[in-house]
Amino acid sequence: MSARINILELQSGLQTKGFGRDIFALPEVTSTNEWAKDLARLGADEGTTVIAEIQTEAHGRLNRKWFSPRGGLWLSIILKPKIKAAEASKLVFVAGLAVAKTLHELYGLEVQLKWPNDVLVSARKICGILAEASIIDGKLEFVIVGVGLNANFEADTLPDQVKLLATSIETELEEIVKLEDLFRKLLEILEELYDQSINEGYEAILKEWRSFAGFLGKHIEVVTDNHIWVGKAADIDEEGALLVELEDGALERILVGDVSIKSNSA
Ligand code: BT5
Repeated sequence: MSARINILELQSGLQTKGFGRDIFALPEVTSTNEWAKDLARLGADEGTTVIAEIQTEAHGRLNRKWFSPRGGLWLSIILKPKIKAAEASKLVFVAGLAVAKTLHELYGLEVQLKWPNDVLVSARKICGILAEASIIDGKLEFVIVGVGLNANFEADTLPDQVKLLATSIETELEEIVKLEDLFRKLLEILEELYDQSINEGYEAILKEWRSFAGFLGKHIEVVTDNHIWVGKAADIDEEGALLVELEDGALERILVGDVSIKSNSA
């Protein structure tokens, strides 16, 4: 059983400029993303971070359920970037890359990123990212970046519908880790990459993201709301869209969808 989350311990030694300077923590919430939205609407500063030990109604894209038992790292950060509203979705790549680098640096895990928001280890999902933007009159007010990272619980304790597709740090390392260390490292790397994306654009971020993207070049299936595309994962373009080379050689550009890698991939 992991210890309770303690804000002072989370902040002790935290080497960020703004991320996590204000932290709100609760034993249980419906969803840290919803809580963060409420705080952002009340005027909370950029970098304000909320964290909970358990989430009862956490969600992924398209309102899918995100299972959040005790032992996971369930957090959301309020961002207020001065960027165009259309750019906000690219923050999911910043966060995915931050999680991948954190897991690799702290624990040496071999991490893979799968478009658009999955972090995988051993071909199973260890973390999902959810970036939600608030746009008023075409202007970006804030973005909530939610991170759901399966840490200190065994993946086979998750419900049947997800456990075969999921893993956790505990399952991979066969030991539990200090959530506070994980939290601090993630915030430090996330802030650094976020600053880089704001100051220099996304080119370098997407380049590094691609270096973790083992699905590129593989035979994939992409399910969108009205179609199933089959082909080779060709690339991610500068907008963060997935480019799929179809069997007839045409290139399909996909903005929203779910990728699965076909087992007969090279
Ligand atoms: C995601 O959505 O992967 C984004 C998940 C974001 C969760 C965080 S937790 C903190 C913050 N607060 C929130 O309310 N949300 C964020 P998507 O790509 O739609 O994937 C959702 C799918 O992942 C589900 O339909 C399940 O199949 C699977 N899934 C659910 N819980 C899981 C878990 N704990 N581990 C691995 N897979 C899971």
